[in-house]
Amino acid sequence: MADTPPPEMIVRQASPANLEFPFHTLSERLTPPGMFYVRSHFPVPQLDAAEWRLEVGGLTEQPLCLSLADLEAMTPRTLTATLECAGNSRSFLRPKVEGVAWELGAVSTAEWTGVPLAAVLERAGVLPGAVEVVLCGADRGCLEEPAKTPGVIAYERSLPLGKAQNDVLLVYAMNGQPLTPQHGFPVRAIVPGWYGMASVKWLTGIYVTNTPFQGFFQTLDYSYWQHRGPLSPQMTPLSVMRVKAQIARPAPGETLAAGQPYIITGAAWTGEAEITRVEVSTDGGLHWAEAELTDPAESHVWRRWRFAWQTPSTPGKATLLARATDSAGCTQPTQHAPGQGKYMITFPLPIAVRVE
Ligand SMILES: Nc1nc2c(c(=O)[nH]1)N[C@H]1C(S)=C(S)[C@@H](COP(=O)(O)O)O[C@H]1N2
Ligand SMILES: [Mo]
Repeated sequence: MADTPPPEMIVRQASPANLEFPFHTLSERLTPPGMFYVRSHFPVPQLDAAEWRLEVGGLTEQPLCLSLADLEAMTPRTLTATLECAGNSRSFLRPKVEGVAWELGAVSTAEWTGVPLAAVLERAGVLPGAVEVVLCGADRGCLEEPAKTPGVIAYERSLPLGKAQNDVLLVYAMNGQPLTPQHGFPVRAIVPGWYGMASVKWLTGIYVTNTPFQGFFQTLDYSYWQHRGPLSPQMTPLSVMRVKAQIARPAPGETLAAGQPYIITGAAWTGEAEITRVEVSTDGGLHWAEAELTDPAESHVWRRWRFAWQTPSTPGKATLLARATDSAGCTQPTQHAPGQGKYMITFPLPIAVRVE
């Protein structure tokens, strides 16, 4: 069953579907139904809710085999979380890099309902010596790019035990509706504050391990060179989202009337902290002024913001930038660190507009 995307969605890849939310349409805090971005590496697996089972095993006292009814019988939790693909804004990188050419819309926000992964792990009984929890998707295939997979593999990703036992949810509903096939029906993980690749869709397996997982999407893909101590950089799996603000309006390339008031709008988000400040520059980064935050601060959820601008009275070009700071004191870097490759693109993105 293929969901037909709303016509406004930007198709970055038709099959498997990789669909971008048109970020300039941002208006509500929750991304409208059908407009949440889609990032899939393999075709959507056809799963039947009645037959679906979640196997929990590895370093546990007892293996579990849970049905959807078993999960729905557990105490539900609902949380709002923003997901950003680690490759969002990739099209702004110069020189150009490989990978899906996301512009601004590989980021969206939804309300998710499910059960804490911690409760499921508690039932299984995590044994001493456990260090990680591997989440396994039912989708599989092989890739030639950006790196070649060793034949057919499944989408699998691990979490440190501490994060798995903290705020991760196994969700069966998105904005109060059952998950759609593209977003992971019948059950997916939601890992608040982490880049999207951690929130494994079509979840069918959970394995507790005593060694760090070294699978394809953990090492060859969705990793970066991290500088730590005196050694040369080390390959490290992507995890917590970095602080970032994006401009929604005006859209890149938009033409605005000269000498008029214009409200610049956008959103800002971060990983394990809260957004405390957004600044805007309308002169390519020479001067910055504070924007007004229009949403309350909430962990793991973007905060929309606005900035009242008087467009220049003389026609010409203008470059708009936005930059966020969070409660951990982190702010956006001025440039992309080469060690981050095609991921974590958080330098202030230049939005070029024309004033006429
Ligand atoms: N099983 C599975 N889970 C997955 C993926 C995938 O390809 N297969 N893609 C990941 C990536 S890279 C992102 S950004 C998010 C996207 O979730 P969405 O399609 O619901 O927006 O799902 C993650 N979970
Ligand atoms: Mo992603």
